[in-house]
Amino acid sequence: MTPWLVVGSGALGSLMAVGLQRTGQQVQLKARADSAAAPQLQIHANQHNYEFPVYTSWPAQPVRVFAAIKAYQVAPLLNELRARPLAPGSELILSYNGMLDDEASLIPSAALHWVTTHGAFRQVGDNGQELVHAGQGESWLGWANPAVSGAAGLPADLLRTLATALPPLVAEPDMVLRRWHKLAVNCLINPLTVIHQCRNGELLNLPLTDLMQQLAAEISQLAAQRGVVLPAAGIVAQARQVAQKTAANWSSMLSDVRNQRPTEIDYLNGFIARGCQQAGYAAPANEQLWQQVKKLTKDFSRLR
Ligand code: KPL
Repeated sequence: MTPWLVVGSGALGSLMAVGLQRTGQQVQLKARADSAAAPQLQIHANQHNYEFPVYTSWPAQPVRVFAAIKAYQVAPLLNELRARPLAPGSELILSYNGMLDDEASLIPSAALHWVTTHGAFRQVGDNGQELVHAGQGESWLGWANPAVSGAAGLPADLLRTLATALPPLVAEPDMVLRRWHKLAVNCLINPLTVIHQCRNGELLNLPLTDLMQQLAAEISQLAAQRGVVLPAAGIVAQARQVAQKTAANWSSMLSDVRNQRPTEIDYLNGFIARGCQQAGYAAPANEQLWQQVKKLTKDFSRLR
């Protein structure tokens, strides 16, 4: 059995690490090479303690890397792996919110993307770090590079293992479209939870319909310009559905803000505003949320 190496000990990485270990997989965690990480990490979830060995270096043997990281950690991770490639037979699964401007040149064509609408957060409880799976969502797995996705199916064992660890999971032939859907949902939910300091579900009780429609129209326009069909009405409906399903969750962006960590706003509404500007049209709603969250968090990168 090929062991798993989970990169990123945030809520979703922890959720997957727990799910994999619970279903009999061998799971290790990867900490940054320059970090003073303890050799073991305990995650408390569902009244159980799950213990994981923590490594700071990459293994020489084949591994299944599940990297649930922040968008700004993608380039550093991939640069590290370019300098120190994984052993042949390894797999690399990337999961992060938003999109990077230079993905085409950055993401290896053999990498996979995992997209999810599960909601989870971590809190300090009686047993130390507690993981709360606050919103049942669904996930999709597919090749990062559309040229590869047409050519080969997904490894069946990989799909089965991830689907068992955290169901439901769908094999996605069009990851570009799926990621645009997720980008759009995050653009509508995440910054608004920061501005209103609320759980995802509370957004549904606020008078945000006009703003959400405007955000969605701008996202839809940029998607169309990039050859992706994403109707604005569908974006709003999907964002509302995800907010409902993850009603009890604190969004990852609000958790970042509360923990004074940098947010992914540059890769969400910032990505849309920059893209629209480059294409020659304005995206005032996304621009406004981008600047508003940036202003709120302008000192956080220095605190990291
Ligand atoms: O992706 C999320 C996030 O918080 O980043 C959602 C699906 C909105 C769950 O909170």
